[in-house]
Amino acid sequence: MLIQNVNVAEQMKLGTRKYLPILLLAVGVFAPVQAHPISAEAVMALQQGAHAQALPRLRSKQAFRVVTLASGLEHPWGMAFLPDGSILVTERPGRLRRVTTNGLDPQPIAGVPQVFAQGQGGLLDVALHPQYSENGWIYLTYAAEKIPGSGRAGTRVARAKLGQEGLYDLEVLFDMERQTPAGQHFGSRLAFDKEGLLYISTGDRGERDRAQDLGDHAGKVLRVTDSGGIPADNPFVNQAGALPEIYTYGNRNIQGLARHPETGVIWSHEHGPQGGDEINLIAPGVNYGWPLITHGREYTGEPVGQGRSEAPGLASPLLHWTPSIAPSGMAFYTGEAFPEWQGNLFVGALAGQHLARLQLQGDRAVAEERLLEGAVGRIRDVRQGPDGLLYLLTDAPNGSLLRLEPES
Ligand SMILES: [Ca+2]
Repeated sequence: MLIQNVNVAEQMKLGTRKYLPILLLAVGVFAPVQAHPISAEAVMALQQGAHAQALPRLRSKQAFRVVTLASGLEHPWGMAFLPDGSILVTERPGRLRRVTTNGLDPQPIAGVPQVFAQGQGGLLDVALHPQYSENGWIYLTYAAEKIPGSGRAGTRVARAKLGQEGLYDLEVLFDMERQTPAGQHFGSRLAFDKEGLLYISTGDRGERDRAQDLGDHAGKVLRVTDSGGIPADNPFVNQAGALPEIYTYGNRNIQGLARHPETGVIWSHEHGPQGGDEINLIAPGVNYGWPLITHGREYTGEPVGQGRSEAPGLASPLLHWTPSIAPSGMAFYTGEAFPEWQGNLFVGALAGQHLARLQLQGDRAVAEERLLEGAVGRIRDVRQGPDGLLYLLTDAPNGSLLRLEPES
């Protein structure tokens, strides 16, 4: 334990040393280098003791209605808004669907790669390249077998273009190296930062110690270029035995990633065991603690490990939900349609069956509302559409794409 903490401190020191030439260059032009949206030190300080107790509850004055845009979706998981006004929706069993103003296209999009559709595995998130209108790249994250038919899978990321006949030019950008038969904890969400780098979340695959192993992609946030390359300033690129895609570690199972609209920092949420669901700001090289520290407990009610919720060198969460809500999907709201909600962070809840609305002050959550409690079921994803409205996916064998609209 202590040895691991020392390692973290050493890694951070090494990191500073590594960036020294860049910092010196920066001094020469009197402009700081902003390769990372936030530093590890800033996140460690910000999140330390940020969440001593449950947040006070809010109640919106805003009235709204829920409109069903599509139903009959089988465990819909992720969505992306195309420039033509249609919406791409993934279905976990391995289909990519399109919803237009006429409703759900009856035919799934052709050319979707084979997925490992077992347990929590299958087709997961979908995201458009930040310059999609110029290059047409669509990114998918999914559970897949590196060796087809092996019964062993991991999280994979691919990109493809969409034409009249379906997806084409498919390229696999990332494959989790260690593959196992487990059906749980694949993650996985995608988010791009302002530099156009791609962040990929994974899960610990149900083997918690993998989250602390820098030689393993499980239980991490990974950071790659838009074509799957390794950014030179990734925190562990020069560390022997560490995988170069790794950006953060000690993450249990992240199913929410979103870029803050002003700071550009990538925020995440992850599932705890029983309790201890977390929100974290993502910074290079940070160890978010799983399974060494957690606010959750084993499903038996026993403490996890030594039962600690904090330890030196490990980031405490910005916020935790205990008991669990089972968070999935997140979006910062910046639209005009709901003025009262501007600047709020929305999080879907599966087990909690609600839409969490978090009021922020700077980088802290200060109050919470639970919208739609029990009204629409398990919420898998939440996004803001280009029209400034909020879109939800419900997780069910007969799931729906829903839109929240203000009611005047
Ligand atoms: Ca944690």
